[in-house]
Amino acid sequence: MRIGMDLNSFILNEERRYPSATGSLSRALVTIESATKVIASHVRMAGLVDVLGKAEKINIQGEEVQKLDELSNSILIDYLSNSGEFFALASEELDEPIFPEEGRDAKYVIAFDPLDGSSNIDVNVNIGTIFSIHRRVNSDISDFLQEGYKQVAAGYIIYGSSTMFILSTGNGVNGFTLDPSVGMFILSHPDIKLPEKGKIYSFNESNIKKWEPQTLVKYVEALKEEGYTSRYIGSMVADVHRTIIKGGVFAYPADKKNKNGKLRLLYEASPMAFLTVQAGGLATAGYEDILNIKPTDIHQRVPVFLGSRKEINQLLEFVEYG
Ligand code: P6P
Repeated sequence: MRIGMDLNSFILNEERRYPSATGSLSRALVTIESATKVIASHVRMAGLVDVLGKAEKINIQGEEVQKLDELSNSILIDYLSNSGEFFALASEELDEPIFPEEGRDAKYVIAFDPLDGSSNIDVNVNIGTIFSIHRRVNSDISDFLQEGYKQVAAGYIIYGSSTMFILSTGNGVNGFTLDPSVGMFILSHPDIKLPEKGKIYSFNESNIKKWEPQTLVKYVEALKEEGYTSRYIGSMVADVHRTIIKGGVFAYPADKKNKNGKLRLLYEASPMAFLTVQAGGLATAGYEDILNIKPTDIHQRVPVFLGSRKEINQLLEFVEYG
């Protein structure tokens, strides 16, 4: 592995670590890479071709303009289905999973949020694609209901000041930055490790009176006493990316209204927990490690607390669940 290596070479290098590998996971990851490059190009142009949160508009090519999150979803479904590498696809945008004809003999299933944080598109705040890959086991919807520790790969693509692809296949976490001049993701952040302790907490404090358990209020007060600063942008990919790079804690607790929190287990909490843990951090729902939770529904929500070991272990002293 060397700085400057492109993502495709990195993926093929990783495959060589497994002599029995058939190349299916490599092809699966390269497909995701291609799809997200296309999404990145639309995100970049969003303000110009007026895809900002509007639908049913006709653009200059005379095509109906889709909302960016719907467009991202169709791009991913098209690429992932045609790759033949996925038996089933579950998306934040779809009530039910899709079982593509081309993937009838495939080894993997994938859950994804095509464009998380899309409510921020109109104000040009970083948004992202999140994905989680599991092995096909039973050839039915239960293949999505596997614990997060069984993920084969997880990652996110953050569309920000630069476009970055953050990936783990279970051997640590690596970050790749898109070089638009060659259209390739280049290894820029090898072997990402979360600092043991950070200086930032990332909660939506407007919900503080609703949080459950309310002992979380004391936890945040303790962090303030220790001199932590608050950073919260309301786009999970951006808030988690900052936490993985700089350390600290990101959280979306349960509250009186959302008994299980707001974030989805399969394609938000679980992949982000996988990456956090692979980078040396911790990720809990408060009552259980996120990676040990056995899903019961593909769109189920869970409370999320993830980040540096110090902040998460400290949090667990404040939240007695069960
Ligand atoms: P709130 C964005 O809508 C999202 O799904 C996540 O990306 C983000 O972390 C969260 O919701 C923000 O929610 O209630 O703080 O605006």
